[in-house]
Amino acid sequence: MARTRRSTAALIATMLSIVGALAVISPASAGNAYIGVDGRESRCNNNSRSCLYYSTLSSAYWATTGGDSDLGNNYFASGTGSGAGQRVRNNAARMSCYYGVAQQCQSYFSPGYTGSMDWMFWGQTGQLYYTWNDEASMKVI
Ligand SMILES: [Ca+2]
Repeated sequence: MARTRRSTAALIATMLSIVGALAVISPASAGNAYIGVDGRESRCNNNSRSCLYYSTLSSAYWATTGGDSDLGNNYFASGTGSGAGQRVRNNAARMSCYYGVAQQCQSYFSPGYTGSMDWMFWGQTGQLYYTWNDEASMKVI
């Protein structure tokens, strides 16, 4: 009995130290990734639009001129390819930034332009990194 109690105490102590270590190594820190590659996607490279894409650059897109603080009520445009009609939030794989209008396009993990962020300059496209299928807002500045 005493032996069992002692090993139970040792087990609890070990578990507490593991929990403590995890708390130290996993704070909620926001990441920031530059994902831009020079190039334009022809469907969005006009009308001052920057876009998020469901998967590839030929899949369905959602276009914006200034961004949106909450992508939960936005949908990939109908008739634009695979993923059309799907909700944009947590569903985009790529982004493009219109040449000559925006300075920078940014995709954020959380609504209101907060949390981890992927960004690119105008005239670029890129695959989302921190916010791949995890984006909640997009800003064009
Ligand atoms: Ca919205």
